[in-house]
Amino acid sequence: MATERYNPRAAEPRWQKAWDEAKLFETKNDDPRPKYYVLEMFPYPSGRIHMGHVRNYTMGDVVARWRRAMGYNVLHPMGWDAFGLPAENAARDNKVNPRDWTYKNIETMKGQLKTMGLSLDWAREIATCDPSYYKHQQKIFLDFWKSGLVERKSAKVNWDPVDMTVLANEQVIDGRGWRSGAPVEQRDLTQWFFKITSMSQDLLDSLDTLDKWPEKVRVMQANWIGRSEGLLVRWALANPPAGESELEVYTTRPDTIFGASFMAIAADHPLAKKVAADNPELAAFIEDVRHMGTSAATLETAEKKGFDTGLRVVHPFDENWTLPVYVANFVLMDYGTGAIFGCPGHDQRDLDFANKYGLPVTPVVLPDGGDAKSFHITEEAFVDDGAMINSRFLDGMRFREAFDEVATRLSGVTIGNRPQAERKVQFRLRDWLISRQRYWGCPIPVIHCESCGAVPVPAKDLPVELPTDVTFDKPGNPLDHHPSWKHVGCPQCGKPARRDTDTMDTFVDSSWYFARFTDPWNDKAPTTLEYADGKNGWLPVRQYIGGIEHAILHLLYSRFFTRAMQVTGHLNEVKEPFEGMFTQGMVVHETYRAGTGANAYWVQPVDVNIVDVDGKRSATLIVDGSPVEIGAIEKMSKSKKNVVDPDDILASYGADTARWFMLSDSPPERDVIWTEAGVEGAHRFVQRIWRLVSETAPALTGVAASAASDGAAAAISKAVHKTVKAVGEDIERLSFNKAVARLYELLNTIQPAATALVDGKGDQAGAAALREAIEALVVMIAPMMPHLAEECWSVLGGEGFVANQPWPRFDPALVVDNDVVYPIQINGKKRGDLTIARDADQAQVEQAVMALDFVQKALEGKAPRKVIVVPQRIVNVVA
Ligand code: ANZ
Ligand code: ZN
Repeated sequence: MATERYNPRAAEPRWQKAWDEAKLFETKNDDPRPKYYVLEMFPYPSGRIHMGHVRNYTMGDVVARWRRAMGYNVLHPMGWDAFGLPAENAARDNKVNPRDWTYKNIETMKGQLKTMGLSLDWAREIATCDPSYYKHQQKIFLDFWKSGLVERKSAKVNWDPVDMTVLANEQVIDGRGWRSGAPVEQRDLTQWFFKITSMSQDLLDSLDTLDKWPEKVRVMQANWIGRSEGLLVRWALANPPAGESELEVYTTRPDTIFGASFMAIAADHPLAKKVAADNPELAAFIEDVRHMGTSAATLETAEKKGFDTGLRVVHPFDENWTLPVYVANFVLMDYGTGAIFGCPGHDQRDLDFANKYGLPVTPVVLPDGGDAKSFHITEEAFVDDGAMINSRFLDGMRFREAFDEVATRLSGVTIGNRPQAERKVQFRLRDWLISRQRYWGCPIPVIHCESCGAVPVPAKDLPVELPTDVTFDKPGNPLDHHPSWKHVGCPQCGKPARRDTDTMDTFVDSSWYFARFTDPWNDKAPTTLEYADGKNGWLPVRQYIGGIEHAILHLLYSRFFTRAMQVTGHLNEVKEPFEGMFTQGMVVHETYRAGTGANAYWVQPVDVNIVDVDGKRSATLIVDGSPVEIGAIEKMSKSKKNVVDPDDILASYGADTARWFMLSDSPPERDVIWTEAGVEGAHRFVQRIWRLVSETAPALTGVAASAASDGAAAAISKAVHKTVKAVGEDIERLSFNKAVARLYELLNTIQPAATALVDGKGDQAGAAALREAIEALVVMIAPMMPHLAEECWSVLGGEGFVANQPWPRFDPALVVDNDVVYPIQINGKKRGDLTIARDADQAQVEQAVMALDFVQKALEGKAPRKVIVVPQRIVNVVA
């Protein structure tokens, strides 16, 4: 019987509507079943979803649907990371209101996500730009402040003098503003900080508890926190300027102190400023360094430059040894003490610097097996472990011993009433600067009064709402320009005062949204403790899924917020927000180029026609047949035009095909190559399932599902039960591609029996086994291809939605393998295999081996000298 092809264009919207109407995915906080919270990183409403979103949200949806089938009360919400610079840029460039632009994008993208058939609880939707969200964020800010987790202090910013705005480090390109191209200046501004460094040690230590996070993410976080154990060493100045006597450095390598050849201080070091006061050349050099930008990356890659201050210090272990003090561009003021001793032999930056300025290079650590007399360092510093040389009383020691020796000796002497050295633990992590001089962000709820200082906005006055009537025609912060918004009375003394016109870094918005989802309806407080975490609460998120680009900042800030919200009583006890973390790979695609030489240009996949002749692929432009060069496979990007619009795929193949392909082709942590052929393959599978189920369904009417224990049907039952077990395990481990492969296999196993049954050649036991198999198949594909599964379920006469069906149970007796395969060796060489019942005894195995053709042939009729059976493992026949 021929059935109609499955038509996703008709079926998918029909099921989406049915789920919606049944409120199938709306989650109740008071549902007594065990809770499971799965979350994908919420999107920035840039305009349209891209393939990366499709992959990310498909994975999360499989987890959500599978956990529901496993009997959990699943929370799977969605929202919008809706504040940020692109909205402001759109406002400036296209004269649209940032709010309108954002909400329009949200509407479009929400529609797109809906066509993907995601099982999301839209009743909990939040947008961070909504006052009903940021009102609570302002409360959190004030509570953090009260608890000592917020600080106002001066910090350097990158200032664009033309755009009159502060730039993020990433917006400074080669020392110039990314939009204006003007040379960037360093300015001091008083700004708000979250004191994340107060939790450095705990944020580091707790990484050890995150055993469901990728190792690489934990390593990245640990490096970012950057704990090091070192020594503060105070060096006496030989020729101090007035009011100074010593230079304090931070070092993690005091063992190399006899290899020191110069001192280097940051351009902003007080000593540098002091000397520059009557040294215009130095002042000019310092000004130069300021223009470089503040990011560590810039400092790392920029050419090393220095300026000799003329000051000299005395070596702590030799009063006759003095060293020059340079101002150097690679020393940061806000790390350690902003001053170092340079040891060119064992630090590459110091070596580059020494070579440039002709400073001595003395090796003091000898590689194991090296020869002290002939060991020289010229271009490459030796940074590994070894034995001390040229180091007087340290000679022969290893790192640890030399470190301790220097620490002990120098802590015992005093300089200016203090010990000359002190042990010090240092973190690379800085406090989190959250002030942004921007419009489209959460207003900082503070009022500045000349008499009272910085005053919190009273809770009853929250939210401090963004004004809507702002203009973007002038450079600078629109909130600052607004004629009236900032002028208010002081909440304490009533005198005229002004609002803080800064808004919060958008990373603040995403640092607690996962907590808000647990009760987004609470308009009194950011969270409802009962539902947030603890005994009946949702947190931690059991599985969080997102891109590796957020592996550091977003995850670290969220971890800080979770701890801080506990301090302020917005959470009960949870410390780590994300129990399981998964970072998915990218979606990549071939690139195409038309034209030649200087006129070559990238073209989109949709504009290219590809032909494959005997495996040799060539491409032409669809419009005019001109040749196209097929280039490397790369991350989908607008610049290379190698993007496929999810809308096109959803419209032509349907959501299930897109979802299935996203899951099938490669392990989820790796990149997936999007190909037309791959999508077509996925679509054929959709049609095959539909054909099998819809053609077999009539023959299965009235048949009760049941496993077969013997006869031909037993093989099917066994295959099904094994697949049920394995697919569940695969999904639990997020090995979606393996689950997909098993489902392909199962379909192949079922197919012949189904065809036979339809042809009238089946029996009753076979039909019962087949019904069980097909029902299980349909329930198992449901997390991945939810619409097709519903369609199949209904043609089978199933009750309700397949989305509500429990995951099939497997019979443990059917999943054990009763056979064992022995490799058979003859005189130590493998000649073949024997498949035999697992519980066969030694004699039975031996007998079966002797009966094998290839064994008899090898023995040429003679009796073997010996047969060695290693139970369950191997058999060796000695001829
Ligand atoms: C002498 C030395 C000899 C160093 C040697 C290294 C190798 P971590 O591990 O990251 O903490 N340093 C200290 N403060 C600095 C600053 N403000 N800007 C630039 N560099 C700074 O690194 C600590 C090491 O980085 C310190 O140890 C110091 O150089 C440098 F063979 O001191 B070392
Ligand atoms: Zn006041």
